[in-house]
Amino acid sequence: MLKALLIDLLPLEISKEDAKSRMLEAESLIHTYGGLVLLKTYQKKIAPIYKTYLGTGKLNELKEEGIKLGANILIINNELKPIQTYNISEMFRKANIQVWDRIDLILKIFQKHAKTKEALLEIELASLKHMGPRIYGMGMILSRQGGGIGGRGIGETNTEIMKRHIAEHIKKIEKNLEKSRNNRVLHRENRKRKNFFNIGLIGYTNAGKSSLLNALTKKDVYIADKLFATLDTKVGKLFLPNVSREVLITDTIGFIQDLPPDLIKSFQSTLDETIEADLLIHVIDLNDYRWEKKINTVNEILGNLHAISKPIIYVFNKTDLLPSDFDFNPIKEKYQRFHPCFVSTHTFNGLGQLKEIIKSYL
Ligand SMILES: Nc1nc2c(ncn2[C@@H]2O[C@H](COP(=O)(O)OP(=O)(O)OP(=O)(O)O)[C@@H](O)[C@H]2O)c(=O)[nH]1
Ligand SMILES: [Mg+2]
Repeated sequence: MLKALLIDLLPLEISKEDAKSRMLEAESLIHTYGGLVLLKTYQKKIAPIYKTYLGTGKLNELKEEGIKLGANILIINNELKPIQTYNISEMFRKANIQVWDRIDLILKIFQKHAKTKEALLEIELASLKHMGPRIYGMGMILSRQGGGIGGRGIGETNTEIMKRHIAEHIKKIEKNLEKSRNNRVLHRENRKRKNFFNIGLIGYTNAGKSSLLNALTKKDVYIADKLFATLDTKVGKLFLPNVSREVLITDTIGFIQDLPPDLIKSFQSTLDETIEADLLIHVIDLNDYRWEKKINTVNEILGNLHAISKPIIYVFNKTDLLPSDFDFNPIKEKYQRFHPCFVSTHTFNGLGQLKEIIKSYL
């Protein structure tokens, strides 16, 4: 079990509210993994320090606290350079405290939740890409210790072997993934030929995408109050009265802020399935006060995936949790061109209207 020290490096100008919501999300990622947060803190800085990302004073303080509290991991809620994570790990090694950055944490959650072979391959690829350079970084240090001036250190040779080994392994995974991608393309073409109408569910993690798939198609997809409950692709059939065309809905992995584009690309074959749809449904958790920010994050990622030009419906979910006098009008107006629709997958409120909107696209 993770007993974590959590630290976030924040820009000087960040608002209190944003700082708090970043911390909340990091905590819920740690809970999702099954960890406990023993201490949370932040440091404000114009720019990270090159060698250790965070200030060494702060790091030493954290180490002392960590030893006192019995922590076994330090989680930094930012994306670090491999060498930075490595340097901090060295500082914390004697205290038996591991070091992960935000990406490590997300990848570990993915790994824990993934079920299909394809999802596992995608995660392995992403991990290698994220970890790989860190291993070279370690090799570089070994080589500096082992080798004399101008000489070839043991570390250097090791680095080269490791580099080659990892590169070969990456190639193998990519080849395997290519195969499943081709398979998917065949399936998709088959569906197109049969004139199926495909809808892709997208949205921030925990917005209720799988719940919506279940509510609309009576599928029995795993739902959980966790981040990244879904990591692979599930397809359900939507029955619409008086419609002869077959409508399929695809559910996949959710998005989260600060995901490096490279990592997203590792999930290309899972995501393609959704993004290649005729219509996208963007599911939004309206009960989360950060909903508007989350819409922007999702749109940014869609932009990275070149999927921003598809027809999109905005489905605002979890309306059962809103106060009874909640005013939907400003949202309706602002997002008019996305056919905003207000639903609850728990009470099924608004799902009839959503089906009508879907019908208008057929
Ligand atoms: N109150 C309420 N809770 C909801 C509603 N829809 C979903 N939830 C809850 O929100 C949580 C996340 O739901 P999921 O359907 O797993 O969300 P998801 O978008 O598929 O999440 P990931 O797969 O983790 O990205 C679960 O605890 C659901 O029970 C709703 O309409 N009302
Ligand atoms: Mg899900």
